[in-house]
Amino acid sequence: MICKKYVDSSLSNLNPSEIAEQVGKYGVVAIIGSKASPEEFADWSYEMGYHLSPDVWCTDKEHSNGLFWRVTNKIVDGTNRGLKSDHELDWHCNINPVLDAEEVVGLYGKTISFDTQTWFCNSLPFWNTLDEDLKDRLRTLKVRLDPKRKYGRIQESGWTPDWKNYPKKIIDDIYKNRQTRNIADATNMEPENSNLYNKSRGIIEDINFVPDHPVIGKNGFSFSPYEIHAFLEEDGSVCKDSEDLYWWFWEDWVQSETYTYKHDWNEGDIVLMDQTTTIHRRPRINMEQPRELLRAAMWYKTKNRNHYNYIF
Ligand SMILES: O=C(O)CCC(=O)C(=O)O
Ligand SMILES: [Fe+2]
Repeated sequence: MICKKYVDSSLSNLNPSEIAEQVGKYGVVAIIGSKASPEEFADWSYEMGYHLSPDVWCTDKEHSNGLFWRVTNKIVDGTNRGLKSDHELDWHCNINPVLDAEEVVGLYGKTISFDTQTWFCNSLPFWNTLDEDLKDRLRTLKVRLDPKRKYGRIQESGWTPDWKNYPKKIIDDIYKNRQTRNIADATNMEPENSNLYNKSRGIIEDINFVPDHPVIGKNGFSFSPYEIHAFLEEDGSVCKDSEDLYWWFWEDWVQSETYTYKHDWNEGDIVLMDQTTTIHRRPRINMEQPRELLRAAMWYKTKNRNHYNYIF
């Protein structure tokens, strides 16, 4: 399944803990026409996962206690537009480059005034087509990411945010946000569970290609195409077939579009996606008319997890 869909279901009929399990199991869950208000989505999200306020220039204060990022082309603080206000946004996952950060992101359609989509490419249905020997090999591989742009990437995107022309306030806030993503500090972490978790390791370069997912174990993969320098063997050497592997995943997984769900936004829609096993992309948006998504980032709760170790 590329996306588990609920159509015209009221959010109050969807158990947040069961939906969390499904986000792990299916990668992407869309709640289409939820009719939930932002406040209802905020309350429901607190039940679904652990949260830490983003505490940035575009934190939403109107509908929640600082839970949401405002993803919008509107001015949010008198000066700056919201998060990811640029026209286009190519394939990425939000957990990069701090891979111990929030594992799930939920997007809620707040203001939709023109036709607009977000695309979600899901590794789980592709993984299910692979034979067991290949899965076993992939479970041994690592990927070298290039967050500091030191090594060179196999492929560069033309469609990334124009960071060098971003206002300092935005850069500083994103940097500060990255320093503070400790699951144990989540505002709704149960005090008796906080000592189960490790501290965030900050920016990470070498990761397991197949993460040890807290809900589904070592299944699915993390392939953020514009961040990858190389595939590595277990001992850290570059795989002989590193580039072949890369282009195979690129063509057969991403470019084939067989594993991509394209969501057409309407106000009140909610899409929840796992950041460790899926990537997403937004085609060009209209900059003249308002568009706003409210975005909640969260960790799976203790009761939904099979382990408390690092995932990558
Ligand atoms: O604006 C969109 O459709 C997607 C935004 C996005 O990638 C995000 O909030 O992480
Ligand atoms: Fe994103």
